[in-house]
Amino acid sequence: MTLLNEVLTQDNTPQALIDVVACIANCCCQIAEQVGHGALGETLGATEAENVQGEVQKKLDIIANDLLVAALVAQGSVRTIASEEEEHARVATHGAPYIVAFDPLDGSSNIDVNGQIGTIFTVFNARDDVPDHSEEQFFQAGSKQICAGYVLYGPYTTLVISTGTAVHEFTLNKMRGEFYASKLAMVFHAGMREFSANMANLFYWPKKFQNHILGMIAPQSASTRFTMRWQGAMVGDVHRILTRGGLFIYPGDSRDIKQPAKLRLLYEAFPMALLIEAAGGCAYTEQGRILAASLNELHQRTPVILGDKTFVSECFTALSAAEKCIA
Ligand code: P6P
Repeated sequence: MTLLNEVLTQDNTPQALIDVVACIANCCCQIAEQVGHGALGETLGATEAENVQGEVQKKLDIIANDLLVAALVAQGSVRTIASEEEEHARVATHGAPYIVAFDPLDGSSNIDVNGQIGTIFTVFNARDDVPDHSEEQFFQAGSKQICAGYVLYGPYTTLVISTGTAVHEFTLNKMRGEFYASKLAMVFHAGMREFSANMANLFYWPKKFQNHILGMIAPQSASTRFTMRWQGAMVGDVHRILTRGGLFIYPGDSRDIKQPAKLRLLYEAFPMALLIEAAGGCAYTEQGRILAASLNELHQRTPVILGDKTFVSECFTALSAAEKCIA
């Protein structure tokens, strides 16, 4: 069984980046341990606090965030950190080569119901043209990511990662606290008629897009009808799509015109787009390719349509033809 760092070395990943990934992976081992305690630990339930997203913070959100922040500040090769749970970026090590953004616990509303949750992370080269403490460190195109990955805390814990070429899956041996290769060079399975969407938002989507989605599930010949899965945690849905194909959509909607999109560009859409594209799928906003988008606000939100190239392009066409519910 091949270890995470051995595979990354075989991928010619710089040692300093392997060390950052190892730091994140070690934190996720600890988070997996905490998650596994359930009601027997001190980790379930919510705090009184709200994060910058206006979401009630779960205890485990804070535990996971604090673990990652402390470890990355101490790690030595990370200049600046950004977290979904923190309003501003923070300096870790002045002048260090990398910057790291993460969603420490994606899908945390699933915690108290033993649902899927995960950690999502992305790594860029640091910028020398803006101050180390500035959130402008992260104002880069998605295509500038040098590493992206997630850890899914499911019945077993998996880490999926790419340093820009292949996508590999690793499974955690909790006894040893080590991730071992379980799928190397994952390849996207085209043609899987299974989609993920929160269908409760259907009537808030542009009419033409509503009709497109309804056409995917209308009673018609069984060979073309889609089935649906919605985990309520992007990591769970994207992992299933990376593993067996399908389509993930979280389009803009008219529920809150001031905040028409929900998912965050920096630490949800960018890393998932890199992984999906590296495996052979594609990933779009409603305006174009996610990796071609650039960040201009730390917690910027974006519509997301990703997965099977054929199904994504059909959605993109329906949305592009649709009256935009967002400018
Ligand atoms: P909804 C979790 O809060 C998240 O950011 C993603 O992980 C997930 O796919 C989505 O939001 C769930 O959204 O509207 O179903 O609660």
